[in-house]
Amino acid sequence: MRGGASSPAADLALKMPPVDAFIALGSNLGDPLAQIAAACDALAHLPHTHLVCASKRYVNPPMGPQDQPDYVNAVVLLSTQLAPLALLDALQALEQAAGRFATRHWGERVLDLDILTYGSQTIQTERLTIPHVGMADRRFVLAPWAEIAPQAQLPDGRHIADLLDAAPNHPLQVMSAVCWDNSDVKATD
Ligand code: ROI
Repeated sequence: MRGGASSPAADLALKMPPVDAFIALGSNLGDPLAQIAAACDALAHLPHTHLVCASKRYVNPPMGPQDQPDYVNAVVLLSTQLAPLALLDALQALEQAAGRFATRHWGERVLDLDILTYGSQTIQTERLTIPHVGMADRRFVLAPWAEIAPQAQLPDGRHIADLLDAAPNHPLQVMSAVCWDNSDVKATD
């Protein structure tokens, strides 16, 4: 699973300064740990993008229908020159490549990649809402996010660590640290 060639939209991004974008990853079908690892690798190889750091993996029960497998969740920080919609296109291509298919509402999934924040921008379009809706209720997003960026803030100034303190309880089992080897990741800018 790789990010693929640059699109014209991605090439335009070269003129933009890099932006910090936090991405949430989730999986509960197939081999979730392997899929999260492959997704991190693919994110690290997106054009005009660096993977700055990745959280540990958090195994946790589903939010939504309970008759589905536990999820593995993680959060990564990207530094990217892709514009928000180009980044969304790239994430959706990775989801499709991983075999994402529609199940029921709030049902199981092979790979889910969501843009949590994109710099300090607020974006509300048909395709994209940033900051991600519903994150404040999701301890499985806030805990890995606070792990890698305790100082991170939403565009409205709220701190992720404070959102985590206020989030509903949700059991999380933290897997041991992942050794991230980015030695083969080539700079694309
Ligand atoms: N539940 C958990 N635990 N983790 C997820 O990533 C997740 N993603 C979803 C829904 C179905 C809401 N439940 C989830 O989209």
